[in-house]
Amino acid sequence: MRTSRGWWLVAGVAAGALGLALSYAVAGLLHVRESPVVAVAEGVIRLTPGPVAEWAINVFGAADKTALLVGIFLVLTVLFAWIGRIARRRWWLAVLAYVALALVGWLAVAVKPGAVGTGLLPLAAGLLGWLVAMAVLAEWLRRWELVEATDEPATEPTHSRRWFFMSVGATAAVALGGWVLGRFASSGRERVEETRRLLRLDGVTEPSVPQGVEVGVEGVRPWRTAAQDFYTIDTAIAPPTIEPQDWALRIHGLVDHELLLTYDDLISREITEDWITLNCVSNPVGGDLIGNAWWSGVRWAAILAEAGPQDGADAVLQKSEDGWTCGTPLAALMDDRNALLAVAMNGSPLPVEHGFPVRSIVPGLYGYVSACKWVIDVEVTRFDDITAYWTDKGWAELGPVKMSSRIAVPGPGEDVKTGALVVAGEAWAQHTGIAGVAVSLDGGPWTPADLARVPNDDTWVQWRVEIDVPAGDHELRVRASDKSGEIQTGVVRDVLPDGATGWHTVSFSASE
Ligand SMILES: Nc1nc2c(c(=O)[nH]1)N[C@H]1C(S)=C(S)[C@@H](COP(=O)(O)O)O[C@H]1N2
Ligand SMILES: [Mo]
Repeated sequence: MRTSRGWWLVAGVAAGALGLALSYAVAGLLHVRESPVVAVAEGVIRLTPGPVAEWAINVFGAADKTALLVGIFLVLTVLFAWIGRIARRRWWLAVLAYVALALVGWLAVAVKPGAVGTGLLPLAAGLLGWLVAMAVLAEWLRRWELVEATDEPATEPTHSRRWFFMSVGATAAVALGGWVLGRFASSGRERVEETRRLLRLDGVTEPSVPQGVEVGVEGVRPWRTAAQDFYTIDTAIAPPTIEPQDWALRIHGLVDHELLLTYDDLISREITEDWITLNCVSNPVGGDLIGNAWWSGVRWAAILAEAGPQDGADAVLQKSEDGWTCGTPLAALMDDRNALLAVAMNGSPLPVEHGFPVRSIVPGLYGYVSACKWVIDVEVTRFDDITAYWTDKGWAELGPVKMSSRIAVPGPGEDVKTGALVVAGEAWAQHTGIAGVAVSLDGGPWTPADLARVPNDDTWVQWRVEIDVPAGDHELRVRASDKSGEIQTGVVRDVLPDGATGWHTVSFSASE
């Protein structure tokens, strides 16, 4: 390759590799569970038809996954080279092609259950890195080409050529650096995931879903939320990765005895397990920031009793490893409810995103005042003396869960058959318990629904009712009542400052 032409391919590969490495590094730094390439590989595996997969396993044996990754890298190399080549004449097309590649990577990450928004950052970094590298390399190649075109065997070509080679070298070096950084950064997460997988916790069980809790209507959310489908809310860009052996919980403040508990100290105590529904104060009426799981942990009441709260204390300021704080009413942690320092969710150690190794779960309180993930510090105190992360931003000091209900079926805008229609959904009033649910069609009378069973008052309840719908457009409302005799209010309020209210309403139509 004496002329510049062929070097566009090399420029494309170098810039492409740099983009890829940067996205890998950022993914690692953010502890994103999966780098885009691995996600693509898993996507390919998922989409591969059975016979093809069998063929691949026959040919490559146990190395089939490695072969797949190598294959993906080869395809990427060819694509990067091709993108470099088209960058010579049509920049916009090269940019488009690289964006398209990034989109494939993003899609692969985004379709994974439990994917979080931060999955986009690695790709943005990769795209930016590619753009800068490609622009620099293209600049030197263009100059080189220009000089070639003038046909003068002067010193100029050597000059721009040398700069080009140096830029290729620099690009490769940055790519290599990014890759090393990515490996290094993701190893912490990988180690903790490994620890999690190997962890066996005495007293932690995995129960089957209790009999009768589901109404069996398709479209209603599973009564038990799988960990990977459980909503995730936190302010951490990257979830903290804490090895249990490095974890300790300090309990101090207005207590008779300060405590410092290691992980082993904690799990050597009696483990309590229960079904508890957790929801977010930011959940709009009918929204999905809610999940129900089997939590295992040590009761807050037991730990606090050991510490001995002093007179005048009414709050517990919880602090997480990443600095987030919440203030929880001391009474809710000391009464008979199963407020837990939880170590497991659905029978397995907490997922990293959900607070591994230890988080708090308090039935009946919104997450923002109670459910501190990665909790490391507990100060027994007074509400008058503290503020916390969300109360500083205008949210209410106390966050008891508001009774709510949701129509899952029919879905909004659905077209159904006239006549008998099965309507179903969920309702919750944690720690008070749902007493009834009723629906109203087009502002008509309230029709009571059948409630499914629940093991306690701390979980959501599925409900189901059959109504008769004539042809036309309809509006269906739902409201619940709780065991204290309260009826869910129809007054519409936004989530700020202490949770949304109003009746969930679904518009649908019916035809013959
Ligand atoms: N460390 C930490 N814990 C936290 C939060 C947070 O931002 N940081 N968010 C809280 C909020 S607002 C909610 S609703 C729950 C959500 O818990 P999940 O992500 O396990 O569903 O966690 C709570 N615990
Ligand atoms: Mo929340």
